[in-house]
Amino acid sequence: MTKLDGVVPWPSDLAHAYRAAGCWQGRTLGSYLWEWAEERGDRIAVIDGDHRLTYLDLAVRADVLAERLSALGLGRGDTVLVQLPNCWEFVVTTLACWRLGVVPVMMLPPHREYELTSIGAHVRAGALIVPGLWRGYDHQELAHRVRETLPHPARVLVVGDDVRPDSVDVRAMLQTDRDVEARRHRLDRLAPAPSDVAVFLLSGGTTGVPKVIGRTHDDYLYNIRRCAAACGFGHDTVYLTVLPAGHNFPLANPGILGALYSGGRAVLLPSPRPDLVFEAIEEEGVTATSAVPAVALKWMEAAATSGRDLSSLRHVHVGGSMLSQEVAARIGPALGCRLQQVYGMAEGLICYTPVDAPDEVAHATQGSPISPFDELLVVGPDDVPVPPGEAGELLTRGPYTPRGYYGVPVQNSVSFTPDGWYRTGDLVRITPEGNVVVCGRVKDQINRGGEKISAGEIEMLVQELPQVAEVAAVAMPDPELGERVCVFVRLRPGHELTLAEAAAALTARGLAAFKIPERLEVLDDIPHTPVGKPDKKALQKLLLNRL
Ligand code: OOB
Repeated sequence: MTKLDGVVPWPSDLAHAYRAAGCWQGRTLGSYLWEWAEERGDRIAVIDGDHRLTYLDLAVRADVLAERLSALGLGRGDTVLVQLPNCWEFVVTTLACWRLGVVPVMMLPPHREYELTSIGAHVRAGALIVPGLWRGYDHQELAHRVRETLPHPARVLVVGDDVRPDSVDVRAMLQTDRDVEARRHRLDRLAPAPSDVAVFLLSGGTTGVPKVIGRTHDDYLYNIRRCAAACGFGHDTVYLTVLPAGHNFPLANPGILGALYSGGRAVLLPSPRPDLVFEAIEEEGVTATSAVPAVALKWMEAAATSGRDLSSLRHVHVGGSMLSQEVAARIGPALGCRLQQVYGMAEGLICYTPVDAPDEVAHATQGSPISPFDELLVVGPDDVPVPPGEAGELLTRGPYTPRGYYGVPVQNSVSFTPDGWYRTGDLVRITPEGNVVVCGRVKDQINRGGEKISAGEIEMLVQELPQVAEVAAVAMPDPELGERVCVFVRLRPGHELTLAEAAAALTARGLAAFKIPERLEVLDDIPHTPVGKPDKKALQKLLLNRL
């Protein structure tokens, strides 16, 4: 695919082996749409409030939108930034892109100018698909501001009301459904190749460089199938989506796509608020849902007094950040279901505890890889494997873990070893039974309730402030979210800086709210390591003393 020439392919012998083994089946994500419509036509596929879409509706709507996107000049290998909340249009938009080989880039609703512009420029996005007003914020206006700064032409598509004349109204595009058969055949001819990139997922990252992960149709479908199998998804699955749908976890592990590929249904909620979640579980007969630990904690507190019937719920998938064994043991009893822990990453590798795991596995481990072809290597600081059972950094390769980020060869030489192992930056040990236990992290990142924040990105932006001579961002422990961002700064002589001023400056710079530092410590001197980098271990200690 010439338009996306920064994609790093798997070595051809391995690609061949993954095909021969049946991991990669040579299908595209969009190719299932009409198969489902024919098999399951009037069964419900997607529920969003009062909107209930059957599998047939899904196919018809996705095709209508695909044809309109094509008429706007978008096609195979073009990218579009998708910044939609959890809503049925998100699912239709994603499927429409896949019919054409257009690559959706999964942005999150809290992202602002900074993220949209840097990622939009990096992938040369041909369009931005945004809500109108969302949580009081005007995304249409944001998208136009971003569009003007992009170095290439891009369209703004809006899912919402009050669509400006210079935007494209997606809801109006979704109106007609005449001509279904002819349209279907026209679109079949535009289908991408199974080895094409299907979707760009955002990486948590550690540096200031924007990093996106190109997941191919072959690899993503394999990931979806294996996750669905690990979680026992089937026709009777009713999966509730509460985490932002653009994250790999609720999207495809097994998530929305796992539910659809299994013949079940996906219920979309725009928020993890316990009252809304419990109401949805009762009303829709939800059988599975997923949460980060911070969200699971809120549900546990609220469940006892919810007054709702949660008996349909069989499994809750919890992952994305550290979960203590003690909390893990309480989740199932509190929600009346089984806990499945998941350790995963947008870069690929997914581990799950089995549906019927004994408590000591489900509570104390993050499970084992979903594929027998996943390779795991635990190494010391010298990249030499540690003795079995000891903790070290996890390196991984496999049929759904791509060999590089898109278009950043220099960064790839740091994040991947020469023989293609992805450096997770996570400290793990592997039990004799083969289960992964996450023990910590060596990467320079802050995990705020499951949202990953690159320390390097925050430092780069804080360094731009005129008051700041030197900065280091570290994780501040937090009982609710696990971690929050704290920045240590050394100021230029004669300058002052408060947390509120720093936060206002970063907000004005267009940084997403969840990344804004929540504590600022001014030091006369920032301690350094022997190589002259800020000594984050010393800073972490200092912070703990001050808290
Ligand atoms: C998920 O994906 P990402 O890409 O947002 O973040 C990946 C990182 C991992 O490298 C690790 O540092 C952390 O999130 N993480 C966990 C964890 N699961 C992920 N840390 C401790 N315990 C866990 N169980 O977060 C993600 C993607 C798919 C499924 C689940 C989570």
